[in-house]
Amino acid sequence: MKKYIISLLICLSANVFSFAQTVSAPDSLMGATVLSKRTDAAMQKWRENRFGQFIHWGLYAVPGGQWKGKNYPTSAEWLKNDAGISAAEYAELVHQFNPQKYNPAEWARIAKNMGVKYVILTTKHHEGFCLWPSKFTDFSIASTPYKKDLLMPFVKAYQKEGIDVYFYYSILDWHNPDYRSVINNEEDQKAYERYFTYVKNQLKELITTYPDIKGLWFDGQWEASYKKNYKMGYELEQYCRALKPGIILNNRIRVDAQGHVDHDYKGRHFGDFDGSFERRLPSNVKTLDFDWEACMTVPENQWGYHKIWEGHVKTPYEIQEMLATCTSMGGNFVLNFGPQPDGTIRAYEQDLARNVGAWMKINSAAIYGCDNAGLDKQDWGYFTQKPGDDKLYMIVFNIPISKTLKLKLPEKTTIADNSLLTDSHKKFRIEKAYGNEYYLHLGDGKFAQPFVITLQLKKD
Ligand code: H79
Repeated sequence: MKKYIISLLICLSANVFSFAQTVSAPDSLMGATVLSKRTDAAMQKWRENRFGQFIHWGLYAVPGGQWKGKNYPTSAEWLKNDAGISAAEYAELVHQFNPQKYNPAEWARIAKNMGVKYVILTTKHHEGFCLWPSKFTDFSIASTPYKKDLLMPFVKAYQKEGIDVYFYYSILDWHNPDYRSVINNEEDQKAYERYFTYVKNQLKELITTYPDIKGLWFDGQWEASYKKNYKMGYELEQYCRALKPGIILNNRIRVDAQGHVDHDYKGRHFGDFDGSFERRLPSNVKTLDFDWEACMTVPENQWGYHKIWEGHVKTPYEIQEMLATCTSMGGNFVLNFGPQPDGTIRAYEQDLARNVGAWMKINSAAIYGCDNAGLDKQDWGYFTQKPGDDKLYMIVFNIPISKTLKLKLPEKTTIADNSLLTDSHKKFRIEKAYGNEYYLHLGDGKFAQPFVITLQLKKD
């Protein structure tokens, strides 16, 4: 027992130490404070998760992108702004939000089946409506016919499926009368300071009422008011870290003294990871020496529920490839869902989740815990590798007409063994080309979907 306590103490102090090492005080321009990858267990888990789910849910699900008979094809969650709806008129939507079919156990089952390891839920988007009965505003679920807290059952259901929960919180707020987009005078400043107190109260409420959440995902930090009050961002960061040591924060929590968002004046990301890849993936790079996450919509640009999806809607193959791309570049991939106003998930999203999940069940060894393999991007797909492992995963998306894949391996290595991930007896003929290049012959194998080949490497 004594031995156990001593090792526990060593463990705890090591964690605190490594954490303290990575989070430092900002410089005079309020630059970034996490200057290298966090090495603590919480961040390591975040990194190994690789695949996450985003959920955008709020009052905007009720109009679903339409207002007074008119369709607004822009993002459904931006409807108040895009249709020019007054705060008073928009607030009437609380009387219509009644998700009688809300069943977070079903949502969590869908998510688990898809293969995600974490979820980010919008607790308050730009519209200002809160999915929990906040003590600090009436503009919440408590004022709707539904009345009941949406968050606690959500956290419990996802946790039960082993999925880490993160809360999204918008700094931008179109409802709170103290919120200001710009600060024009002292009154504005005073109002904005009251709003900032409201933000801190709500975050403390969220962190303490739902202590199991792993982190916060901020948004809406780009307005002039927050840039002018850039010190608030740092205060907020410190405040969250003090309330919950080890908490994971995205980069949108802060701006610097020069008004830079996402990244500081030196190009370093704020928070614990770079979450600025929104609806886009980083361009192909060999390795990024920081943690990052890309979040993606299923249609072109809809986060909240929109009745009509216009334009291109992503297919399971595209999602699988984005996930593989992100993993191969050492980042996380988060796919968004916009539940309907009754609490159900639209059929297309459910189908997509099922299809991606079926693929993950077979191939996830090449995703979870995997990282950039330090190799060039190859024509047939993506290399991934578990850190410290001498096994390489090839996630194959493109088969050439010749059925021959050209591989470029690390210098001075040979392939000791290879097989299909799903069938260790299925080997492929390997032929040396020149230098560290090889041909892998797929032969007459039939591949109905993207697949994974493992390569056991040997140093020459
Ligand atoms: O929650 C989802 C989006 O609603 C939210 N972030 C994701 C995760 C988001 N809102 N806006 N943006 C992302 C992009 C920002 C666009 C802006 Fe602008 C450009 C803000 C200010 C300039 C467009 C033009 C909106 C207002 C003016």
